[in-house]
Amino acid sequence: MKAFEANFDGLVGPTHNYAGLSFGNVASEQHKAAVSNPRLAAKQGLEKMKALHDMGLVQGVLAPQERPDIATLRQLGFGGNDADVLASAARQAPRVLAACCSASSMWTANAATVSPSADTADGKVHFTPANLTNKFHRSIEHEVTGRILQATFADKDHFQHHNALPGVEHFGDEGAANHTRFCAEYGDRGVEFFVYGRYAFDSSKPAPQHYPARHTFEASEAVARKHMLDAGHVVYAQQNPDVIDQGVFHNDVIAVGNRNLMFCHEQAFLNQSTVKQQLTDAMNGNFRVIEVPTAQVSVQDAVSSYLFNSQLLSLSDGRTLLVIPNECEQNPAVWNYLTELRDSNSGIDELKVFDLKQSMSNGGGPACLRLRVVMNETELNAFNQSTRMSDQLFNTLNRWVDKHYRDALTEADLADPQLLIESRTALDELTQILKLGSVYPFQR
Ligand code: SUG
Repeated sequence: MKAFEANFDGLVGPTHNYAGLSFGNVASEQHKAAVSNPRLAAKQGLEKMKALHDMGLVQGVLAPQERPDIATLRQLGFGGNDADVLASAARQAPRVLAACCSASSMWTANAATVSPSADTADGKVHFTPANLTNKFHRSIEHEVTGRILQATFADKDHFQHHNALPGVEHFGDEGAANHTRFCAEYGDRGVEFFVYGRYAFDSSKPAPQHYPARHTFEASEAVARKHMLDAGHVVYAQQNPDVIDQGVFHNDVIAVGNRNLMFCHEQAFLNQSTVKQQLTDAMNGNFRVIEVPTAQVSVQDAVSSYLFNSQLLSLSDGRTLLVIPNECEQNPAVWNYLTELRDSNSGIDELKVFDLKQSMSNGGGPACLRLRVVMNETELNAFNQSTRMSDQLFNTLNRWVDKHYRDALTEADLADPQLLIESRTALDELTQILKLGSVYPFQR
């Protein structure tokens, strides 16, 4: 059956801020304590969604999390009424409070791993929310993420939802940021490519020395088992530990794929030539790689411009589009490379540049902001249509942002009880707009 790739972007939540929470993510560390603009962040994200929708692509939206996360703060011993919880957390443990206020669920590439029905033994689309164990502020996302995914893909005849893997470092799982599906046509059985940073149960294997490898081989294997994938159609690869140490905290910072094309840096993987051969074999020879040499784009330029955190998209007229952040245009080495690539019949025909500065300053580019869900025509009709981008939804969400979001936020604002009220009011309205039901702790 004909199938389509839908992109579900995370709507930026009302508490978007820069708290420097992600050791190993250079942008997050660099922007610690900068003043954020939640309203602009949400609008920059919506602009990208609308533009892709206007190009005829299937675009969806995933709701953000409830933040500040009062339930987690209570679990950590802060008591009294909600304002007391915020005040005592701000006084006794401001870094914990900041972690409980992050809008990090906007980066839905980390929401889950998704396997399309053409790849799974039971013919359903499988979802496993990522446990994100390596960072506390992200490890508190998966339960509500699971509920949002179930409310978005509710039809049990077509969608199979799993719990996250056990919440320990051994099974650290960062979701689709480390997972790519290759195929000829979207509806064909594909090859699922799982990338990890280290082995949890084998210390003889290489691992980064400076920054954490968030995702383990054992987690990748577990997700492939849960999704009932055929072993002959799965390829595993280890990230190059040296590039993790240079700020490549997810594979989607150094590689992106679509259909039978992989666009990556020459230093992306350990034993890269073997990895390419395994993918070529699994794809029965129908596989192409555009490998960017260090001599043209250094790893440092790739990390600062987010060249590979791009969306590689097939347009309805058969052309291939690369969606990039405007940091790529501002980097001469990257921009020269990209324009030459576009003009040389390489298979990437068009470049589209977006201003995503608010998200980029926390290490989130175009590809971080989206979760890909390949669906056939039946499944496309079966997901929650109120979450599908349209001209009307775009206008409604812009008005909703204007009504509820602040245009400046600092760490000191996170303890403001009014921010909690604003955030809950906004999210309560959003669940009605998107017809999600009660997904948030404050609604239960
Ligand atoms: O997990 N940044 C996110 C960025 C995630 C990007 N996602 C992908 N590459 N797919 C992270 O490091 C920063 C939050 C702060 O510092 O305030 C943060 O969580």
